[in-house]
Amino acid sequence: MLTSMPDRQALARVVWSPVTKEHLPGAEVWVGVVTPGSEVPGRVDVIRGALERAGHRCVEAQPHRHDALLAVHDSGLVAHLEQVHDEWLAGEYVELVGQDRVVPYVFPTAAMLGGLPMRAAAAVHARAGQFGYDTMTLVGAGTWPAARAAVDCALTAVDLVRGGEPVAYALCRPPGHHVTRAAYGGSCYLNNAAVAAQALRDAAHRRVAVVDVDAHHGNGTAAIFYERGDVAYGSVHVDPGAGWFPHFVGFAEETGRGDGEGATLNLPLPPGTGDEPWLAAVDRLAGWVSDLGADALVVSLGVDAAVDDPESPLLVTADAYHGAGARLAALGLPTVVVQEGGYHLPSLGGLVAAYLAGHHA
Ligand code: SP5
Ligand code: ZN
Repeated sequence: MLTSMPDRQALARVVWSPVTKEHLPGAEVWVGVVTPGSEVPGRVDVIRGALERAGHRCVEAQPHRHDALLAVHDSGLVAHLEQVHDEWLAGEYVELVGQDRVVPYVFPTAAMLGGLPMRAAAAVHARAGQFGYDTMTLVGAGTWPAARAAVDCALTAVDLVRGGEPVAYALCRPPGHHVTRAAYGGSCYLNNAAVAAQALRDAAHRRVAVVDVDAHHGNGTAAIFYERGDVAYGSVHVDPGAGWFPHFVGFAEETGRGDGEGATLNLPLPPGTGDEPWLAAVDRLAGWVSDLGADALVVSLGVDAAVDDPESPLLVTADAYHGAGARLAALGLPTVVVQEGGYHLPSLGGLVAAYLAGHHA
């Protein structure tokens, strides 16, 4: 019914790509056990469906140059992701062990090397552990095209905001915030939000803030910008110190280093945290962004903090996501919203729609 539609001002541009559905994770290997992958292509359909029903206009992503990737990622990681699945198929793993996806098994950590120089591994199944840091993030035939298309979604949203849209939403899949300069993991392959933040910097914004409301700390984005003052990173997430991914980083003590000192803000919350303290943390992040004098905003919009999400113990409702959208919109900054996690298909679309509705309320 026309009268129930929000007015034109209240609508966001939504950028998506059908290619993002080509990534089929198949499985996640967790503590040695093969479980069904949770980051599934159906996520794209339920989010797009809900946003179309809310009246937002969906446009397809435009292809963008490779350079934008290399501005935040190591060229070795990018080349690895582009080529490794073909090499895996050539390596007869399908015939030998029945595995058609790239799964690492040994990781050349600093402690393993113990100061010895690291050589490039000859075996594809070993090289997989140089660039992939966990066993949950498998690479299949459609992974590279999908990850690349997700970056194009983010960059097309940047173009829209540069063209005068106050906010654009990128339906990125697979998500990205766990990818560091040179390593992928956490169901992520390329860091869409980091690419968007760097593109905004390159397009003349002086100081870009990334605000990450995914249930998990965005260790990749945090690491990429940790020593930079021109891109700030603030996050509210479940406390890694309480036993949650990414486990090793994401603590309140991490505030940035060198030129980036003071440009990182982590707000970890205990498992079981609900709307009120979560929104208070979003408020703190908004105030911090305002104090920093940022002139553009990237929101890493994970909706896995939701009460019914299977991947996190936070208890946030759609009302609070609406409130988060309103609080971040009140900053009045050109804003690129990038999809991160969120895995409960029945509520996923409504949560994203609630955030965008709040952004325009
Ligand atoms: C983008 C994002 O939200 N990534 C989440 C990465 C955290 N995954 C931790 C998985 C822990 C084990 N999950 C077992 C469920 C198997 N389906
Ligand atoms: Zn997450």
